[in-house]
This record gives sequence, C-alpha cells and structure tokens, in this order.
Amino acid sequence: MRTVTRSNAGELPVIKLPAGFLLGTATASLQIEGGDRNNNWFRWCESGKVADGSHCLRACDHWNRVKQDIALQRELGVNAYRMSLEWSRIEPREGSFNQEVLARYREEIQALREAGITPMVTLHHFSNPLWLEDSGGWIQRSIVDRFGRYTARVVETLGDLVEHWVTINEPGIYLAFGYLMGIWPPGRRSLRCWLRGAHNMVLAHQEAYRLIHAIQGASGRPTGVGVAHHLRVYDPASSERRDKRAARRLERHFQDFFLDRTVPHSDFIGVNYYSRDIVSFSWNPAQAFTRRSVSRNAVRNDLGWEIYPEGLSRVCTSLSQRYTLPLYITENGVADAADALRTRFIYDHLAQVAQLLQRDVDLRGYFHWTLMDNFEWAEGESGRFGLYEVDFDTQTRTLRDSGRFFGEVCRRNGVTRQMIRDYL
Ligand code: IFM
Repeated sequence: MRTVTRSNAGELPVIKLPAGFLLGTATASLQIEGGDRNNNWFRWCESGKVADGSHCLRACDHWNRVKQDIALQRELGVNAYRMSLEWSRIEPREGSFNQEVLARYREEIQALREAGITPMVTLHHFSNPLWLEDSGGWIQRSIVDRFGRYTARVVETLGDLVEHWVTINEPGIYLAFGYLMGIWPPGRRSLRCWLRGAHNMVLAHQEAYRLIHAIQGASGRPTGVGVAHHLRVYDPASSERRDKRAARRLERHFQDFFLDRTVPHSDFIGVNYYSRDIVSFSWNPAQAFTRRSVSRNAVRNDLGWEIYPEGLSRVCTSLSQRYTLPLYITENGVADAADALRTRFIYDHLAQVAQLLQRDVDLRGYFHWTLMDNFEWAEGESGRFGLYEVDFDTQTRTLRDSGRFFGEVCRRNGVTRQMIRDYL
C-alpha cells in the first residue's frame, strides 16, 4: 500500500465520503467535564500520580460550558458526536440516582440533536464512582448487576434521544493499565485480577446489550450497541518464530479476547485506532513475554507513538473478514501540541477510510479524537489531541489549523482538490 508523504502532496487524491456517513469528534466525560470529586481518577490525581501534576478536577470545565462546546461543534460542522456519561455523577451512592444530573445530560443531548448532531453515547469510559472502586470495582462479579442497573436507568431516561450506544470504552486498555501494569487506578499488578476483570467486562457488556435492547425494543426504537475497542497493529520485529508468536500473543490477549466475546452481542464494532507496535520476544513475564518498540524512522506523535495510517486499513480489513458487523471509527487522533502533524494525519487516515469504503467494507462513521485538548489520563494536560487548543488557566478554546481543515472535511463530506492545495 502506498504511503502518502508531504513531497507528493500535489498528487494526493480527493476524498468523497458517502451521504449519511457520520463525521464528528469524540470525548470522554472525565477528560473534559472537571469538578467531580467522586470518582477513581480524582483520587488518583490527588495522590500525585499524573505525569505533569495536573488534575482532572480542572479538565476543560465542560460541565459548566456545555453550550459553548456545542457551539464549537457547530462551528466545525460535524454531524455526529461521541460523548460519555459520568457514572459517579449519575449514581453518586450505590443505588441512588441523581435526577438532576440525568436531566442535565438530557439537555445536552437534546441540544446536540437540535444542532443536527447525532449523539453516540458511551456508558463507561475508564472512570468509576468511588463507591464502586472501593467495593471491588471490575474484579467483583457484582459489577455485572451494578453496571446493568446503571445502564437500565440511563437508557430509560435518555433512550428516546440516543440510537447509538457504546457500553464500554477500550476494555483491553482499561484492564491492562489498571490491573496488570498498575499505571492507572486501581494500580493493581495481578494477572488474576486482570483475568477476573476481563471476564466481568465481557459479561457486563453482554448484560448491558441485553438490557438496552429490551428497553429500546419495548418502545420500538432503533438501537445499535457496541464496544469501542482499542485496536493496534502488532508487527513482529523480525521473521523469527518467537517474535511472530510474541506479536500474535499481544493481539490475542489484548484485542481478540474482547472482540470474540463481545461481537456476538453487538450491533457494530467501534474501532479506536492510533498506532502500531513492533514486537519482539522477551523473557519478561510481566509484559506477557513481549517487548514493544517503535519502528525505526517512524514519524511519531508527542507521546512517541508511531503515525501509521495504513494500520487503520489493516485493522478494519481484518475485522471485516472475521465478522459481519458494521464498523465505526470511534476514535482516531494524534497528540500534537504544535499542530504540525494533525492535518496530514487526518487526511491520511481518511484516505484509508475512503479506500476501505471503495472495497465495500461496511464503515459507517469517523469520530476524531478529540474536540479539544483535555485531561489525557496519566499524561495529564500535556497530551494534546484537540482540534481546539485549550488554555486550561483561562479555559479559552482556539481552533487549530487542523481543526479548520477537519471542519471543511465535515462541511464538504470529504476533501476537495482545493482543500488539498490550501492545507496539504
Ligand atoms: O484519551 C484517550 C481516550 O480516553 C481513549 N483512547 C485513546 C485516547 C488517547 O490516548
């Protein structure tokens, strides 16, 4: 497959996306809302475990700026938005639901719809209420009923406004970082916990899928339910058998495990695609006997991740060969504070989307990560993925050049010759 580089910008193909294709941005509640002290990440930040010392209590203050942030999306011209709900706000104490919070989310979603923006709503995106974290979180079997109860309440309240539901965001990442490597809350390093968590997340998704369909079906509403999977390309460092097996092992444990068990209980597959890893065998059992590195000469983002657009095609092609469900790119983006790479990043990944569509892969939408710089978990405020730059002290949002480009992509449903001349 041809890699497009700056030197051949003159011959870049135009991109036309099909009518009805969802184009928008993605965010997560904990990363943008700010102001919530009742979740596991609040406590993690309090204990000083975020690289740059920043705190999710600040984030983008979106909780108080919902209208302003919807206006940003109107300015871009998106027709869709992937957002998540903060469980710790909705159910601050076990079994007690906050109607005001649900009403606020309802207002937000209603406002999106009035602006012509289709919402895709995620129920769990890495953050847990403290009561849940303190009573065993995802390693207790009770999580299945707890997640089900929360899901049912949300869908009963918001179901008339939302057709697309993501139950869980990136189960593989959440569990690996929180339960195996210990670099996210709850900071565990235990294979046993990881296995129990993985099993429970699958069951929780299956239960949520069943409940959402039961509730929506009873009202005759069209509904799609899926998981947003973090899918990377794992390429072996050499043709040696042990490197190949190491790459395959990562794919199996951190990706296929969740795909194989959730796809039969899903209506679509969400693909969060960012990068690839070069994998070699290592004797380190804590890393599943693998070592990951970045391909030599690779263009890297601010966090050192390789920019590898072809990987998006490889991941989606493989999914379309293995499963029959429609795909959404539920996340794709780049940490790039200087905005030196993002425009080209977007173009190159959308070019892959266009190729996939030409090959009849059932791909229905693309959500760019992310609307605005936000709280990037263990990296804090220094991982800058936004189409809008955020000054966290003043909460000023400023459209980056790449944001201007993405806005034109949304308004024109593709990339024209003129846009290639102007931006690339
Ligand atoms: O910010 C995260 C997001 O919460 C989940 N997917 C990857 C993004 C960038 O790291």
